Amino acid sequence: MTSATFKPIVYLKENCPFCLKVRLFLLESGLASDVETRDFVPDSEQEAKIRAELQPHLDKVSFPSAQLEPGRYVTESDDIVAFFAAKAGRDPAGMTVYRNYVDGVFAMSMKLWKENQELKKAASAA
Ligand SMILES: N[C@@H](CCC(=O)N[C@@H](CS)C(=O)NCC(=O)O)C(=O)O
Repeated sequence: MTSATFKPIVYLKENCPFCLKVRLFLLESGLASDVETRDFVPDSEQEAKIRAELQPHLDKVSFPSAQLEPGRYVTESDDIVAFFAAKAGRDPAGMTVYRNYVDGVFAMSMKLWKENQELKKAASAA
C-alpha cells in the first residue's frame, strides 16, 4: 500500500483522557472519516489483539497510538494531533470544543492526578 492510498489508523482506549483529546480533534476538524479508528475497552480481548499488533512497532505501547503513514507508528497524543492538523491545514488553537477540553477538563484531570501522586508519595513516606 502506498502513502497515497493508506488510511491512517488511530488506536483509542475507552475512557482514556489522552485518547479523547485525539478523538475530539478528529471530530471537530471533520477528519474522522479520513481515519480508521480502532477503539477498545480496557482488559478486553480486543485490547490484547491491539497490543500484540502494536508491540513490534513501538518501544512501549501506550494509548493513544497511531499508524500515521505506512510503517510510521507514534504514541504521543500531541504528535498525533499535530500530524493531522498540519495535513488538514487546521489550527487546533482555533477549535472551540478541542481547546475547551484540553484547557479545561483535561488540564484539571492532569493536575488532580499529579496532586494525587504527590499525596500518595507523602503518605507512604510518613
Ligand atoms: N503522553 C502520552 C500519555 C498517554 C497515556 O499515559 N496513556 C495511558 C492511558 S490513559 C496509557 O497508555 N497507559 C499505559 C497503557 O495503557 O499501557 C500522550 O499524551 O499520549
